[in-house]
Amino acid sequence: MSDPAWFTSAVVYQVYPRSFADSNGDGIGDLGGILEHVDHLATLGVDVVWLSPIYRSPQADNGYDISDYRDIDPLFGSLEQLDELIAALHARGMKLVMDLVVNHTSDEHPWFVESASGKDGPKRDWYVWRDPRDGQEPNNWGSFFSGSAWQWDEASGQYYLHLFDRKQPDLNWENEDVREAVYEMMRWWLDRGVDGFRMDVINFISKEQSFADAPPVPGERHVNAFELFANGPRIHEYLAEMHERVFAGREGQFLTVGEMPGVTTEEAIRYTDPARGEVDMVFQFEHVSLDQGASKWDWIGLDRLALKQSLHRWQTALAEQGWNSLYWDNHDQPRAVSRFGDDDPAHWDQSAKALATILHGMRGTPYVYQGEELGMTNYPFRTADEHKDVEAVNHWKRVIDEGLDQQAALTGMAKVGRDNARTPVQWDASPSAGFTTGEPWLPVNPNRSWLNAAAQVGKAGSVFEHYRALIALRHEHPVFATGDFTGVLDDDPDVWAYVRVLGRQRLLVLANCSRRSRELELGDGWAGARLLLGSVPERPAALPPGSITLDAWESRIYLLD
Ligand code: TEU
Ligand code: CA
Repeated sequence: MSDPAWFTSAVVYQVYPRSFADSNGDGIGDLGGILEHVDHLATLGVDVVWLSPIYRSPQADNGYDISDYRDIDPLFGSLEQLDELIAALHARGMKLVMDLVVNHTSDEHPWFVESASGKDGPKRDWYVWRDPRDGQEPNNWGSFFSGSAWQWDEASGQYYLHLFDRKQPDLNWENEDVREAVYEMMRWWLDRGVDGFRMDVINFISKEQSFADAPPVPGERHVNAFELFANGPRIHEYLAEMHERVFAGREGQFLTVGEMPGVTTEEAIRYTDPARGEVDMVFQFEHVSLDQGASKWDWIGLDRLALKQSLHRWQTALAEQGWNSLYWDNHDQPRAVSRFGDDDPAHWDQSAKALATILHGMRGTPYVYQGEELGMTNYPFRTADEHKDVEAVNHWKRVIDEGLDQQAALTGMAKVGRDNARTPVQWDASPSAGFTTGEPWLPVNPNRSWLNAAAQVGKAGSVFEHYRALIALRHEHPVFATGDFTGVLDDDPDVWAYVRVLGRQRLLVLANCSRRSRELELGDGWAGARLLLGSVPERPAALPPGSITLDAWESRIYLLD
């Protein structure tokens, strides 16, 4: 067998620049702030930093609406500072991966401005323009951010497609010039020294060209037309072409990860099969959709057994071919401890460690979202105007306009709103958490008084030190990276357990995901196994024969070799 790829033993850290650290007191995080905290990342021990968008942008969707792919927004700093960041990370043995947002641009990107300037212009076809149908939108597709996915353009008498905000028009990937312009931009960044890309909704770039109606949903004017734009007819062709035009023949170790809502295990295997040359790994959405009902805002509570079974199914399905990305949260999701763990102060610490243990013990590449390594929690949202995110703001507008249930909407927004993940990183206990000397753009979570980096970094037994230990284990023992995965106690709703095997090495990962202590019968095969990491201090260094008891939310990893 050939050597495993470098990224199988790597851990990625996501920085959402707006909320990471502010260096100039305007209340918005920036490159200067990241530069000040590079050693935090080095101490944690991560291998790769993924930077959410810092390109020039009107900030309609916090940078996921780009108006210039080759410049830094002054809000975040300058190209020189980005070069500095690349150098600072490389000097510490870390890589930098940029966010690649090419399903759409900003409506203020010169490409779109030109495209919108008239029906006969050379760039008209760079975006998706369609005539009205019966004086209305061309079809019933809805935008992810509420309302129709089509925006009327009075001047030319056509609509343009935007799967997200109306300020995020979709590029037309059928047009070869669009594709080449994107590849050229990617090469430009690689030449500058970046080490790869996290590709925003990349499985949406090939649309079903009929632009037919999606099956109607009773009571909804606009529906999510997933089947018609996700994993579309030419998607594999485009990704293979991108790989060929951008990465082929280039020296070095790069990372490509495709963000792919709605991707199935079968598709994920295809996307990540090295022989096909598309992407290294994908972000799938199954486990972050389990607590959603009819819509994202319809919070139905978490079925932890379903969560475990979902992640185990992905482990097993990609065992022979393909590679998993492992994540609990990111800038679009609520905080992991609040959603999948237990953020009650009595269980916060152990449950944050349990989630970390479960994820970092699995086969795949783990991602840590800024603040997750501190166990940051959801923000205690009460009112609608506390939410700044375009997705939540538009949703609330719709609730008001259509007279929907306001209390249910507020609950949904508090539970799954994206601003939960976007409150400032809590560096210390001070009122602005050490994030800014000014007024932070989103309020700091009040629990910064006890939940912060200063209280954890270098402090034995902290959540941060637990993450740091897990990352070190992945670097030290190959079984973490490539060992075979077998779930145990698959029908137990509380205890999360699995085994990893590589040659003579056998790992046992255990986590009690409940508030009750649990006795476990492990069988004699494990007696004598060495405790690599435990969430509760002073447990015996070797596993005794017979049974053990796990406290509420306690987690442990044992190794036999
Ligand atoms: O997200 C894509 C996506 O489908 C969702 O996770 C999403 O943003 C939303 O929460 C659906 O309810 C990516 C980016 O990660 C996100 O920040 C952007 O807003 C979006 O694409 C558009 O670029
Ligand atoms: Ca700033």
